Amino acid sequence: MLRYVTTNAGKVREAREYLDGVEQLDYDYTEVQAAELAPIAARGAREAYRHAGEPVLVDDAGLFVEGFDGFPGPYSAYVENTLGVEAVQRLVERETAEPHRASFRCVLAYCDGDDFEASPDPIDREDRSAAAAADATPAENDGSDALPVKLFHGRAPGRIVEPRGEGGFGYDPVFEHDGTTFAEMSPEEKNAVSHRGRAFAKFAEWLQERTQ
Ligand code: ITT
Repeated sequence: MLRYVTTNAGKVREAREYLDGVEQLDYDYTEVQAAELAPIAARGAREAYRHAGEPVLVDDAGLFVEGFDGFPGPYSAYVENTLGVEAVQRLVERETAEPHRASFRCVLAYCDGDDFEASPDPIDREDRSAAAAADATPAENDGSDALPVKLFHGRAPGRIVEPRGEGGFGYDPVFEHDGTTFAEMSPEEKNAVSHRGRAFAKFAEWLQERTQ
């Protein structure tokens, strides 16, 4: 059984469209500090796979504000929890130029203990020696850090606006795509254009081929 590893109920609601027969695993994997989402998701998928012993899918996402050189990016959860999304919107309004461009990005990381065939989607094959050096305890240095992880990327362009809409979660009320905030969209409408929807569409197609 495939497990969608997340503590975020909003992600689960959206992902249902793509996850028939998939269960949520509410597991808080270690989020390593990195400037990119992919290594965070890949490390998380390895850790979650070791924890669950079953195929896992980790979803790491973030809001990248152009005028802030991509900040908060991988720090989006921390910034949401400390400042809040409305403070981020006010900061963007005050400190960056119109049209306050930003993008949402999502990286899905899949790990089932097997290797993957080459395809357009990248595979993270972490350097075993680097992984061993980074790990705190010898128990973790059993080679499983070299597990291949398949990555699927999705991106949605937009801009930061004053909050509108009641739906979605996180930064959705302040993120406008084509004139509509993500919080003003239904989950289906958001999936059709969102970072997560795009990544899931690629993943679902790949998984179907893999399991045929
Ligand atoms: P997990 O790591 O347990 O999956 P999380 O909420 O910590 O849950 P992320 O680190 O991926 O997930 O999320 C980074 C931040 O970006 C967090 O504050 C989310 O609320 C926000 N976020 C992620 N996807 C979003 C989306 O589609 N719309 C609005 N905000 C989103």
